[in-house]
Amino acid sequence: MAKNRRHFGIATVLIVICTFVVYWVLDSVLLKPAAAVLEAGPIDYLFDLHIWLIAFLFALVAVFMCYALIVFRARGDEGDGEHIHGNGTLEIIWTVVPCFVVIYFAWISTTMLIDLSRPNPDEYVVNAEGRQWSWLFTYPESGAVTADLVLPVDTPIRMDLTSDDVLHNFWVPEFRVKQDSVPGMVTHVRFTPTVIGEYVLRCAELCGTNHSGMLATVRVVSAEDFQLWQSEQLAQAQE
Ligand SMILES: [Cu+2]
Repeated sequence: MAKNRRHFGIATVLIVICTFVVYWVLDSVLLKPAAAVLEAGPIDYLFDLHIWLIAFLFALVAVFMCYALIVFRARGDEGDGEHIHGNGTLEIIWTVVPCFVVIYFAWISTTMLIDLSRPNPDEYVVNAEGRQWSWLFTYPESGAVTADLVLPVDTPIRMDLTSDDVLHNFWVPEFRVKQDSVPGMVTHVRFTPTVIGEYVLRCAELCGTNHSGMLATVRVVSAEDFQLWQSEQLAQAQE
């Protein structure tokens, strides 16, 4: 009994160490680009939580397996091992605990999704139409039509997406959120840019030969620059 406790004690310590190591490796490999919207906070938290869980589950399986292989090996003994007819308690635990973990993750993901897609009365609307293989943006407030997306910083944005032909997907990695654009319907994606800069909008839905080239520049500018840009667009339209 004391010996079993010692084995479990060592395995627990190894699992904790292995969890931290695997988390560190995954976190270094799955590099997220610098966040540039308000919504990145909760989304990155959710990513992090998943990576911790993945690291722990990997450690749990790998440590017990390697520990048993190394510590309980019987050199030269090729006879059958002891027959074990299952363990009721263990089976209940490893069914019930993952069930609750999955329900918990579903709960936090759903509440977060509802939160992030909640309409904001101050949101600035831009229409985006995807087509093979480019984007077209129209700004209902000013009537501007552009091939690059220009957005004011610190303003809640609602993109109304649609498609001219097949499925496309609006994705700026720094903005974290992602949404399909679908022919015949309007879908929405909301975010609040917080960092002035230039980003690349990528189509994230395989849409044909030049899918990987379906890029657009996204410029997040200050409120003053945005006003200026808008009046330039208006002046150009009136010419
Ligand atoms: Cu595409």
